[in-house]
Amino acid sequence: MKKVVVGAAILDGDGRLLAAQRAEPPELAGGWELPGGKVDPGEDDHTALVRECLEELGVVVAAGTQVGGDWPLTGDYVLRVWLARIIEGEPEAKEHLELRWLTADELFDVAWLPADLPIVRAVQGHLGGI
Ligand code: DCM
Repeated sequence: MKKVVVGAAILDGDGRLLAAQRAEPPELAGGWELPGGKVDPGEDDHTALVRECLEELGVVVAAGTQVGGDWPLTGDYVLRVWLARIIEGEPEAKEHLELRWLTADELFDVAWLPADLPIVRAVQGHLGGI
């Protein structure tokens, strides 16, 4: 079975996307990603997405449309991403170095992780809403 990492392309309804700067591991630290993480054994993707956003950002999200399908990651992992909105809480960097809300003009001002870059390009057309 495929090993799955889920990610949230969190939009603020004002045309901005939430980017999160990784703190670890050393080879990824400083790079920017869509928040998310590994799906636990027996867990479904949606539950993992909500759990990871709560753990990493302290917010409850509602997931909308999936962005593409299985995006390649290193090893046996694939990354699945959904557009999402915050329905409770204000995002805080609980596990990341920093968070940024990026406008359409700023979307590529951060050093996205290689796996995330094509996904952010795919999200570009959806900044208006989900
Ligand atoms: N990952 C990624 N982009 C994301 C989320 C995760 O490239 N938006 C990668 C980084 C790790 C792996 O997936 O190698 C597992 O992520 P985590 O350590 O956050 O569970």
